[in-house]
Amino acid sequence: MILNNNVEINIFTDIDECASTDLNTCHRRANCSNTNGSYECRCRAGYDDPDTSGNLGRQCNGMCSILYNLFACFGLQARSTQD
Ligand SMILES: [Ca+2]
Repeated sequence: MILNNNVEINIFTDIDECASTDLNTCHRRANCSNTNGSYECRCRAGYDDPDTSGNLGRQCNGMCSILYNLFACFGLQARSTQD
C-alpha cells in the first residue's frame, strides 16, 4: 500500500496454519506451532521422529508402530539375520 506522501507500508497478515489440518502438514501425533509467515511441527512426547532433513513433525512413530520397531512393543531383542 502506498500512502499520499509516498510512504510504502506492507500489510502482512499471518495465517494460523495450525487452526486447520488442511493448512499444515504436521503429523497427527505432532504439535503444531504457528509462527509469523509459517508454522512448525514437533512430535509429541513419546513419539519418535525419524526425520534427518530438518523437516520435523511430519512422521511421528509410536513405540508400537510396525513401521518403527514391532519388537520394542514386547521388549524383545530383534534377532540378527546374520547369526
Ligand atoms: Ca503462520
